[in-house]
Amino acid sequence: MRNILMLAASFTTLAIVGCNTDTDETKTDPVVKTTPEQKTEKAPSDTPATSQEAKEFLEAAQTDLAEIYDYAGKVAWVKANFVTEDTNYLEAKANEEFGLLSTRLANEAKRFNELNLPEDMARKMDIIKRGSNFPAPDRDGAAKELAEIMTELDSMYASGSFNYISPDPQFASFYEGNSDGELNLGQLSQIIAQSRDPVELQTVWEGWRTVSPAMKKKYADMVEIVNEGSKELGYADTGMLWRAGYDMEGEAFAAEADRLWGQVKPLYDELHCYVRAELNEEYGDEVVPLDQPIRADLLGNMWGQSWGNIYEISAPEDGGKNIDLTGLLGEKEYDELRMVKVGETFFTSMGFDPLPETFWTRSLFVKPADRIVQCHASAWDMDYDDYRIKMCININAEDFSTIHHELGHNFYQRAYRDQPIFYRNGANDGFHEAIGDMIALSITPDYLVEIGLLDSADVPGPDDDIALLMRQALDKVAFLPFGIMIDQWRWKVFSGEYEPSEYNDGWWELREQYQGIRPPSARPSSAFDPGAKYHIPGNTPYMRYFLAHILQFQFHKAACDMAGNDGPLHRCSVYGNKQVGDRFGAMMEMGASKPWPDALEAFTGTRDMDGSAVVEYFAPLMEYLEEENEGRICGW
Ligand code: X8Z
Ligand code: ZN
Repeated sequence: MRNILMLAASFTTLAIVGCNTDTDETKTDPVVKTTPEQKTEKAPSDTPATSQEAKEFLEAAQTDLAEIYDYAGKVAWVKANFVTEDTNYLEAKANEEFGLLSTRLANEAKRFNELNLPEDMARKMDIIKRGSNFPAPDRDGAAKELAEIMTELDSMYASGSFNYISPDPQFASFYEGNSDGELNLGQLSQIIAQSRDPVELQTVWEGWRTVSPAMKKKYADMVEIVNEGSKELGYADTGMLWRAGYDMEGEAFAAEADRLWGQVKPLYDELHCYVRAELNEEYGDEVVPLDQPIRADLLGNMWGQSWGNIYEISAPEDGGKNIDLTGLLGEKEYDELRMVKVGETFFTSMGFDPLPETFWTRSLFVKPADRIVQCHASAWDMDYDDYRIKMCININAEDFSTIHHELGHNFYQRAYRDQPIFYRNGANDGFHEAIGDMIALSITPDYLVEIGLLDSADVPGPDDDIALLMRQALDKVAFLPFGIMIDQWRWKVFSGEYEPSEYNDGWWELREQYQGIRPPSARPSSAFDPGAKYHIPGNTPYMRYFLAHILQFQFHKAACDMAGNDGPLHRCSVYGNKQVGDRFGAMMEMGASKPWPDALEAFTGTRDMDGSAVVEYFAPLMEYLEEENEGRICGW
């Protein structure tokens, strides 16, 4: 996924976002094969540019980009599905070509700086001039070196493993046909999710982080190269380049992210205080001292980014019963394909067309036993109406939700497929990450009854609201500080505030500051813990997920208002609502053709991202947490 992801990631706005991929185009903007003279080329810099030339430049750029997206996208797909030296080689080569093209176009576009272009052309020029998120400098060998490093980092992550033999019989299946005990990330993550032995948790947590020290030097080299490329594009560093991708000044965007975090932080602080106290009851004062940040290995997730797996430790004692969706999927004998089909049905119930047949024949849903694949879930936009997901699905609640997330990318890609290539992207990258998550917020108990997963007699009643909200908050609220801190770290790396020797300490400084968590023991000086989180070696910007965790609630509230919902937001499902589907689809069809506030307004009626829907959704839980935390000393 790196590639396309990286493609995606790298093409900034051009290609796509995070876990979806790049695009190309064939039908409505037929790709007319260019003759060599038509190709975008450097024009003599002393010739005054004309609007006609600008128009021709954009047309040629569109053709060149479509061609490389098509080719590099397919190479990236093969590599992500089959990680070997050979596919690494091919991917690096394709991405080098992309890097060269992107840099050339960005430089050539400067020629039209002085022209007063119509708004639409100016927007396209701006997109081209931002180059990619990982821009190659315009000097011999740089694009090649950059592409090789990026491919290698991604593959190092994909093939990471740790040797560990768990004495716990619940993990016995990991060792069937694997007597050496080499565990992959999926298996290690399962131990982190299910084990309640702090020694085992620490071993596995530290074990996964042995994959990343070898990435550090390469990562530092990459930072230097992309910073050089960003400077050439006119940005002080790569962080500035990324922040410039939000239809506002980079500094204003950083302030905007802080403002949104400020809206939801009080909720996180209460959740943190409550969860720490519950963990203290489970593990005692020595493992969970009440005045310290929480040990990161105890939170049920390899990165401590969402805490739903420790629900039973944090379950409110008198807060009612929750739904065990993982158990229900098992009872009803769901398999991977059925989970995806049910996800698709949610979208079609709202009026979206079913996915094309090729989605089902080309996607990857099950981790292959015999080769290395990049298992981090992703959604791909390969060709006109060729969408795929690549995901090593486990039959559980978390992956049921992630399937909706990925399908959200695919339905968005399909909705904007008729836009010019520059606009085949999210209104901003947070929108792309929020579409499927917004749909997944409609997976309510009543919805589960409707699709036959839950018996109507087992629907939790109003007395169970706190339990339902707690389960949701452990994932969604716990995520917020993680979502914002990752790129705070990267921004500081790109700006030089964190030198390579400070990478790891800086990481933990921010983990503590934002999340109030700490490593289980002092980290060795060789550690490169950021590299143990996919999006760092996978080179996917992360602020998008923070924004998505705000936007999805904003979308959900707008959708529920549209549907005439008068109950609490967490009980509202827009399953089957075609009116909401139409309005949502209209926003999605816009792609990146207009500044994101226009797209937001089209669906929600407001032009600002706003955390107040998160606050409203969790208001009853907030009240509960404040009561529970009374008399406790919160903070760290
Ligand atoms: O990377 C993803 C998606 C693919 S875009 C599975 N997510 C982030 C993560 O896993 O860290 C979704 C939520 C946050
Ligand atoms: Zn995503």
